[in-house]
Amino acid sequence: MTKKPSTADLPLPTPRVSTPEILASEIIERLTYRIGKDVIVAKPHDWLTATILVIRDRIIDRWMESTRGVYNSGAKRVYYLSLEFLIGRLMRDAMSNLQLVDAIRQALESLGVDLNVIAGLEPDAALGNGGLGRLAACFMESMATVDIPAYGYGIRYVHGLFRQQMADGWQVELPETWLAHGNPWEFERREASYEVGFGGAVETVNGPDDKPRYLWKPAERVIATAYDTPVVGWKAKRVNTLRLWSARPIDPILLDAFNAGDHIGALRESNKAESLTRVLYPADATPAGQELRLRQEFFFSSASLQDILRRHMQQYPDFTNLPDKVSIQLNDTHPAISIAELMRLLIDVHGFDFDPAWEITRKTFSYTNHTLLPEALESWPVPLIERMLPRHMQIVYAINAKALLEARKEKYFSDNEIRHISLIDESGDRRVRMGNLAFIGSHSINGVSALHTELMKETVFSDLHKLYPDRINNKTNGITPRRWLQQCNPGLTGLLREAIGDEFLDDAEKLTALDPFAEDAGFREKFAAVKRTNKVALANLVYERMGIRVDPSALFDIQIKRIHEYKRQLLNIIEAVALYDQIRSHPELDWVPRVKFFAGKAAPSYHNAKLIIKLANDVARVINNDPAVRGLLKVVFIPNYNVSLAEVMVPAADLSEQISTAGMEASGTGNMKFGLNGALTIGTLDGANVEMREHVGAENIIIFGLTADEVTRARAEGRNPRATIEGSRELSQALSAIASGVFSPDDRGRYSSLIDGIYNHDWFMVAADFDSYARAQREVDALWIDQPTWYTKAVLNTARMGWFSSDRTIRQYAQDIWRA
Ligand code: B1H
Repeated sequence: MTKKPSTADLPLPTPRVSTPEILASEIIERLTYRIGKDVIVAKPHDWLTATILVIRDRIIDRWMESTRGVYNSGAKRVYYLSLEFLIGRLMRDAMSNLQLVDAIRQALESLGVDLNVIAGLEPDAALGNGGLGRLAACFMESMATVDIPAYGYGIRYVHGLFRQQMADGWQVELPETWLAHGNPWEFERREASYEVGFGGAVETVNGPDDKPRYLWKPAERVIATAYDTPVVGWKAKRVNTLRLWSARPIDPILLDAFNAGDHIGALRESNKAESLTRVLYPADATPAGQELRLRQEFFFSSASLQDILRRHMQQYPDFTNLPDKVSIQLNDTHPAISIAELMRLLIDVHGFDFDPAWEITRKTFSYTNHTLLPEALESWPVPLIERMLPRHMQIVYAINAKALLEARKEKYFSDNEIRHISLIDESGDRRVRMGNLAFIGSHSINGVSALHTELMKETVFSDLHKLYPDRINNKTNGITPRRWLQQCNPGLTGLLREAIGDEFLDDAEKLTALDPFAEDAGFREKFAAVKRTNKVALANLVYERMGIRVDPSALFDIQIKRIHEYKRQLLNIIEAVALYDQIRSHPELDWVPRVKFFAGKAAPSYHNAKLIIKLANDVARVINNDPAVRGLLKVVFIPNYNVSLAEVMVPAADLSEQISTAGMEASGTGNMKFGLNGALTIGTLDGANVEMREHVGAENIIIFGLTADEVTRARAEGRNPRATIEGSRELSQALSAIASGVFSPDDRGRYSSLIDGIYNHDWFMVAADFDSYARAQREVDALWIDQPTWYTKAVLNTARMGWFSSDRTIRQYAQDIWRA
């Protein structure tokens, strides 16, 4: 009998060679044999697919090496569980990290194909709402870059975040179809399929030693099938896997029903299963009130855990060493039901007792909190969980009993404290608090900026923090400098390489070498020239998409993010109205020409956010068409904000608007992208802005407004916004103009409720911060007029933002939380 060779001995394919000639011939080969098209009839999409397939082969070589490497070394694996991965396009990222951009460009050129044209056809994978999903995507890239064996787990939504269209200035949501032309990046893994159950009942049976065992008999089951996308790190040191689950029915068709003539009923189960992974829940910080959402959360949690345990069992004899070999990071509470699911699998399927299972679980999980907004803190009605996940409800009660007993008997907590740490919220209809479950079931709970982490300790988790004082820690967010500098801003990247060499490409913190160049007039001019080119590109995009002309020599002032009252797009718009009044009243003054850009999506059910979009468009129409403005101010709302649009807007910004009500934005990451690309920030002391000020220096950032403490105090005291408004002529005039219908002659009352909110309670401190904001904006104007000083500050922003690389963030997670 021949000896089975050990896996380490089995051959890997010979790595591909990547000269332009070979690449060109491979592209032709893929076009012919994989897509089945003759070169003479190939459409741009065919060229795109063929090119991706050629790039993909280069990734696969490294992918297999990486996967074998962990297996052979027995290294710890990190699992990042997230309901969102806002990846955007992958081709440029992959080419750039493989350092193949020039070779591919030449290969395509030799075939008469323009790389930029086909790259622009790749759809955005928009499997996320905003910052939380984009952070997950940056982390995946950084984990590959800093060589951490990691898997991302999520859902393969057929429809990602909706496409936003404007109809008469109103947001309209249309389905987004990123899979319409197929997805050449992914590999379907039919063999990696798991059953996930819902509903049914729990049966008690007698186990060994006469101990009762609990068996969950789900009433409904679906199959989760894996789709893998390779994620390449910088210089392709390592390739990790993003594994997304798709739901399939167990019986694709009920043949009996079909044959009996019930053609619709025969497919009912099938449709129900497939609807599970059909759409991304289109919310950002609004309560996910839908049963379908809970189903999605459990579906992907259960499939991921079964997969993680299977992989562990392939390599190790049992689960006692799970925490040494596996770290599971929960991206917010959306996957928090995983904690109960791991307990169930360990106890019911693998025969563990409760206490050892609990110890393994807590050591394996860690949880990142991304928001303090009460409406975004997930909780589910007890009856819903009882019905959909009866065994998990039992486990939640058991976990709760353990924690509450500890609090009562060992720490002598008061009734009030006990109420706050309980997994069950009993203040109204009984609900399961997912944040408390995630906290109690994890050994580490982290916030995403220093301020946010401190506020977490003082507010939502104050009592849990008292019970477990060593669990909360901070990991300030970061962004990948590959996508957010090298790829989106090749002009600046080239200039930086000329100035300081290539080290910053491997280590963004080396950008500090640029510091002295801030004083070099020649360098500043080149820096300004790059900015100008990027502004021309944005101006062209705006003209092509919207038919609006903007002047690239004006100050480009940009606010792009989800539309939310706490992010205060409204403050920015009101300031535009006030400025509009000033420009018309004082034509004799030297106004700085400015274009205010907005982009972002509103949750479909968020009425005020949608009204704010309409207001931006109404204000834009009036200001842009008023000859008295003489083109000094323009307002542009670019529809359908997504990652690819951000990649054009971020490099083109002079001024970055980060103006949330202090204490409300957990971190922000757009702020970091802009700073890295040489924009100055106008912002509040909120989220990561606080740390940005520390890094770039207070003189290089424009800070205004109330601090988080002051906001808390103002809210507690219930200050009177009306008095504030009446004390500010500019503000009261702008508000009355909006409220009285100057910008909405077709419906004069359209904005009265929005403006009433400011008069009546001003929860988001728009009135309270207005004067300070307007003053800061005039400071910006004064700075802009002094271009050398402006660019000194802009250069220093780029030079000092390297710390906000997600490589740094990931290293901190690896060191402090995952110990990987
Ligand atoms: C963030 C969310 C979020 N925080 C609920 N919370 C969602 C909440 O679909 N839902 O139900 C979706 C997303 N997103 C953001 O996370 C913060 O607002 C940002 O400040 C932060 O930078 C980002 C990443 O940490």
